[in-house]
Amino acid sequence: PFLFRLLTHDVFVGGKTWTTFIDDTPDLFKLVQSQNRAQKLLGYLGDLAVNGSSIKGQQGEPGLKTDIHVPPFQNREDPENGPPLDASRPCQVGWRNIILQKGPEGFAKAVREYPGCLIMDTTWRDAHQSLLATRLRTIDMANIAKETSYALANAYSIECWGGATFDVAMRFLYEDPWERLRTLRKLVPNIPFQALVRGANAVGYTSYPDNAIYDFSKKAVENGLDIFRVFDSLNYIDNLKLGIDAAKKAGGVVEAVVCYSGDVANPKKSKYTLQYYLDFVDQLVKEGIHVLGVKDMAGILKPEAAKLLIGAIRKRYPDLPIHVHSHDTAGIAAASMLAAAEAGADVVDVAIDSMSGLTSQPSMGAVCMALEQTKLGTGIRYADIQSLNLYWTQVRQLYTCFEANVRASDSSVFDHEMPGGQYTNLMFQASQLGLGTQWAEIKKKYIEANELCGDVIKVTPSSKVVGDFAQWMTSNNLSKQDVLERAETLDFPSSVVEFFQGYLGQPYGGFPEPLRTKVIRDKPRIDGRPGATMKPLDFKKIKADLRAKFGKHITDADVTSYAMYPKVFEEYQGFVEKYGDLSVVPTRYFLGRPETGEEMHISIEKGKTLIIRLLAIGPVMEGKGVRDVWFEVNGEVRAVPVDDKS
Ligand code: 3PY
Ligand code: ZN
Repeated sequence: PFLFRLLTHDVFVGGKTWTTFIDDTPDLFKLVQSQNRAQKLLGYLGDLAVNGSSIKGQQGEPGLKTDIHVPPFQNREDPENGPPLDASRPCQVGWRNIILQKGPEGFAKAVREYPGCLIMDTTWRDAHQSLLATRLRTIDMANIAKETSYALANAYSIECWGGATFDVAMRFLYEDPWERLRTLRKLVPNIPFQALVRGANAVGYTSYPDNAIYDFSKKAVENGLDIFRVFDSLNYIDNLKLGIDAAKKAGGVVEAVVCYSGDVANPKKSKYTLQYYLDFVDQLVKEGIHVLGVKDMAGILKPEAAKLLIGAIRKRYPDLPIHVHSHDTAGIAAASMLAAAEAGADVVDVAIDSMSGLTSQPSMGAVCMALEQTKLGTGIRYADIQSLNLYWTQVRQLYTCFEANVRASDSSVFDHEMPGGQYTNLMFQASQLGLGTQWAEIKKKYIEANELCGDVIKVTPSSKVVGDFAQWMTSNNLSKQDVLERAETLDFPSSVVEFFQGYLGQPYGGFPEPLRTKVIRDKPRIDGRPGATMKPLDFKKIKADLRAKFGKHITDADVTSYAMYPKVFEEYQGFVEKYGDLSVVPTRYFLGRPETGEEMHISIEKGKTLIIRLLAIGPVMEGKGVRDVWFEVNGEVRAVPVDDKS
């Protein structure tokens, strides 16, 4: 039909040249583009039909093969209780307006003055990072975003960005993380958006030159981010100072974080004491932060410890908003959040019920309803939580193919202190390496590896160092004693060597010697902030190079993606060139093999929905290893050649 339209187009028939005709006739160009897009999409669906999903980490098919229903939300009879729900447009009332009108300081003041306890919903970031290997796709958040803007209108924030999502979006989901932020922003203009940023490591696993951190933070705000939860994986203040300054210069709300390790209520745990935390908070406060985050990434902050720690910080800093984060790995997080709220925390973290518990955050319904019975109500309605939860119950089913095999609580986390996101990840990797039966052994080695590192704070990327160390000790059958005795001759994992070199920063209490020297041998050693000695990036040059390689569509945000993950970005671009933007494809068709005859509705752009049916998979063509896959697209039959990888 394209050729037919072209040939019969009256201008063309009138004798215009090919090139000017194409240039002057944008309608036709659009048609070419959307036909190209459709053809690329068929390439992806054809590959899925022949070879099954190639998304890394996926085991089997999605657990749901039907449409997902957005449940009805209760009407607001009493306008006093919140804005009436009109799902045709996003809610306009919420805490973000205070940031926009009064700036980060005004926001911090209002949060502190709020009589109840607010929540942050982690469903769009940490919950799926901890339960589903970070594989949640934009489309599944976007499809409930408008309703969420009403249901969570009184939330302090939605955590929807940062952490591992930036990397995974590009590397495994072939999505643009910036586009995710922009898409969700449009649908939720009223609730602050929060990201987890790893200080001088931004959203990566390594140190970057300073200008990369400033650039990243600026772009994040420009694309819709409000609150930066800035941490450093060693609580190393010099790294943090950079992240804090970058977030502040970008105009964001700075929620600087103290990462929690040990047990302040246990006198036997003598490294990370209450005094350690108070001194650390003093250093953060000196940097002019807006909010203090207490980040219990492993879920080891027990209620009594929460009471002690939050109580002591509250007493020292009556005006400083405190936001507490935990994981439910041991099964204690809801109790700890209630204790934290009672001791003076202004915000606690929860995830929607069906995405909560285990290595994720505690359940929104449980925490909100428990607080409701005290003077610390969250302003989130029970009925809304139920409706949101009905949606997320379905979505969780869709992603069963990424579920780790974690079925129950595990209080051994009090010993090994693995962060929630890493627990499931390491468990999965252990099974991939054939060490699945030795999961208990890995946990034991993780404790020993941590001791060898000097009992460090463990959170990305320092947790990766300890995890790599533990896996390596397990597969080489080495005890802590073996490592100490043979350190000069052992071939350590590169992340461990780099940690000892000082590439992540300086751990509290310093590096253990003589192990450090034995591990790094004659390699360089960094005794200050790693980024301080790195050469600034030349963004103009990167942009020019990327445009030369991939074309004019490369944006400044793409340059930032490249700065964070050069190789991942290039592979992602290559994938998009081949298959187009697949973020629009509903998850069950993105991950699951299409059935013959099944009708797929895929909206490739506003107002343009393709109705696609898989008709048949042809035989392998002799000598080529290729099959033709036949589809019907909006009533028209098309074939795509697909490599049969079997
Ligand atoms: C991350 O850095 O991604 C984390 O979630 C740390 O808890
Ligand atoms: Zn977390």
